Amino acid sequence: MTQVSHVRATPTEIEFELLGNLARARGTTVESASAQDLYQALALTVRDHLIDRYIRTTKAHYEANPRFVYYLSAEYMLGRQLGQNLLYSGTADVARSALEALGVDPAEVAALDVEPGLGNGGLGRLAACLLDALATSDIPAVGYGIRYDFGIFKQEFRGGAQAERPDDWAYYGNPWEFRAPDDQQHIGFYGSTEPAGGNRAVWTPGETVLGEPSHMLVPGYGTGTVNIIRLWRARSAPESFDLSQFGAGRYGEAVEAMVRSGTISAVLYPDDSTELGRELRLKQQYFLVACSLRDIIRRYRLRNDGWDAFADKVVIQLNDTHPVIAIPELMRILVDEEGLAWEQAWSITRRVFAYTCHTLLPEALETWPVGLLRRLLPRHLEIIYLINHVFLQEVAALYPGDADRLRRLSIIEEGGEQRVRMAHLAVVGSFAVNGVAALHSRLLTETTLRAFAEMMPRQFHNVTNGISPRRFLLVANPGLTRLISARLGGTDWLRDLDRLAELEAAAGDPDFRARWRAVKRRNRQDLAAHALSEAGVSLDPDALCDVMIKRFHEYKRQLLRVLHVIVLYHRIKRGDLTGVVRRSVVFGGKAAPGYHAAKRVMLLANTVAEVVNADPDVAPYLKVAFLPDYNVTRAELIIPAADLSEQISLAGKEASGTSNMKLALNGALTIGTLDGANVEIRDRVGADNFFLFGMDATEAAALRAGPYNPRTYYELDEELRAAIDAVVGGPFACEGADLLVGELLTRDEYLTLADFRAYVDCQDRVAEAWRDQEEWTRRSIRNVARSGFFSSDRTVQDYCRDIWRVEPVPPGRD
Ligand code: 26Q
Repeated sequence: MTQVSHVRATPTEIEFELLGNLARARGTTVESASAQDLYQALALTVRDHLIDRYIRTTKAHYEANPRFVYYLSAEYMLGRQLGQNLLYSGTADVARSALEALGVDPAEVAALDVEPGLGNGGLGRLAACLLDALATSDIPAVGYGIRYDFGIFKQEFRGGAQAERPDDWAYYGNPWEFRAPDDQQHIGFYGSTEPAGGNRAVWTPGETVLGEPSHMLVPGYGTGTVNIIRLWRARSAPESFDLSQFGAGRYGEAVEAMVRSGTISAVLYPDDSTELGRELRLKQQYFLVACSLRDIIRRYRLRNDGWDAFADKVVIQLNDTHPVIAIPELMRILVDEEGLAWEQAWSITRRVFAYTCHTLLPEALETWPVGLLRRLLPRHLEIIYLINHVFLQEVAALYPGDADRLRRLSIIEEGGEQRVRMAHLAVVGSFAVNGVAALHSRLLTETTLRAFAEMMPRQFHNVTNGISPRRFLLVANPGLTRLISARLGGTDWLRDLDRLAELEAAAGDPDFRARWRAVKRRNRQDLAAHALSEAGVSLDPDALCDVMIKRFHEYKRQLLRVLHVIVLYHRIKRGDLTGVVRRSVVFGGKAAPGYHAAKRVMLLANTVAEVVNADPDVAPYLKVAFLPDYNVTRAELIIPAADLSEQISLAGKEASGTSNMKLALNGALTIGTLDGANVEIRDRVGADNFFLFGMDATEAAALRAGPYNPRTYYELDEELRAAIDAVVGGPFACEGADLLVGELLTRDEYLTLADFRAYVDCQDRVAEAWRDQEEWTRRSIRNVARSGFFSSDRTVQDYCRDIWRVEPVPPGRD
């Protein structure tokens, strides 16, 4: 395995440490240890090798008293820790030898490492990639989140339909976390407020919950820095429940309330528009924010006095609107608890927060009913009203007589039940707002947040997302990593991804191309083994590996992909091999449990897979594998095998996408629309390496605005008609297919039919290109050579320069 150079431990030392941990932490010996015992002991041993660096980092931070980045996110998709920490601590090879010397199979032990799935998808994985890059760049940073007892549900297919099972990820204990009960916080909810003169008030909560942090280590790669992520877990605060006050009849209720207060961090909400407005979700958000802000203030006070330096030492990045209640919470602390004047508190608050927006879809913008806030967080609602009042006065002064503008900008949505618009609160309470790809940031200022961008243009930024090359190359694709390292001389490129440009010349080297192809083939073989055991599909390792991995959402248009598969099926069946090469069509992704339209597409994909895979006429050319329970671990298996990356959302809907970057960096060429970060990928890799099709965002918006009749496409395009007909009464009929087709032919919200022909023709060009393997390999290599920009190290540099204004604090190496 490739690893950092400064390793000190020998296999014998590791063996000694491992046996020690086995005895002390598990009370057993290697002869009688279970696989779980061995795993836990190994994890502790590896963890120990990062502790010195962590302590040195803490010391360096204490001495430098630097400005810190605090990343607030309701979600983190960290991925498995063992493999990463072995590589980052430089103990991978010695640990392997030590285990083998003890007669233990390293793979068997490693298989017990559980991924903490504390997020839904892109936003949560982005948080993990940014933390990885922050540590690698020696930036003083702490990530704050929630330690959900149950992470994102586990996905199974029953009769092709998604079934959800709970994810009890920490059942056997999580060896990577350190509990820190000393740093617990008491957090209030409900209750009432009393005016206390001026803008101050006293809030008497009706219920108190305890927040207990644990932290996990976030090591940098090739540096001494080890930062942390702090995750809060709720516990009931028994002292706040005076059970003696309750008569026998209400004792039970009081106990129930006490127990319930400890369940705030029980489960991650799956991203689900039907679940919007749930009280427990708001409780989670405030719980995260209240615990984290207190912890940030505690840390600030270790080296600083008063509030004058607070905004110089602290920047808090809000990962979407989920933690935005932090803005009124900081105001409450400063005004009510610390006695600062409103204006002074507001000036501090507005210099501390920055907000990242991850969507363009108006329906995805969070709002909370005023009534719910009044009950759960009465003081925060008062503060929000006051913030809005002052803000609207500024607006009125800038745009006299423009009532419509006041309505558009207001933090409070009127009309029917009043609601608080969290994105508006975020913009008003922050010094910077950013989108996550160039197109997204532009569209934000032109559409979703236009009135704000007109009023405060300098506050708006773009920071294009990036991904960790350590996680998605070093950990996920050791074969390609070794090949690249051999060519570039060492592994330094993993910290400086622009150096991939040096591979450009290698595209012309037939020997290098052969090795490149061999690595990709090997990875396809590994994927085929998984597809066989997990989905019962046998994939041909020489077939074009055509991958679509992302949450199931209508705007992402998995349905378009399925329609193309049906087209290929029909062509093969009638002996027309236009656009046909041997292909493995791979799907991965979960749907929100209540998102029925997405689940219908999923069932159709599984139905198509079943028919296609069972047909002996079709089998030599086409296989469809829907791999269940897509997560970071599965991603690490699928991505290295991919040849073609499907990025086919309706233009103007996908904020950025990040699987597009992961796949591009692993040598897949993209077929896609000009949406999100696809635009920048194409700009960099070149039009030759990007199979572009379909409407752009402007064309799509124009078509949506006018009268649109999807049925015309159905009537005029024979292949499309055949594909759709095969879904209603034909071989691919399945439950809900009628609803799905009905929607497609009458509304087609995401313009699937309008882009169908362009997509199918573009896939024919892909097939044509694949036939020339030497040329495809050249393109694959160049594609990687030109993708260095998409490292999360570059993303972090952009944030540091444009928004955070923080400097590295290198702790010195061990
Ligand atoms: C909302 C309400 C109730 C429960 C859950 C939620 C919820 C949870 C998660 C809403 C949204 C999310 C996650 C959104 C997300 O992952 N967005 C993606 O962020 C990526 C990183 O910036 C982008 O690349 C994707 O384009 C964007 O879709």
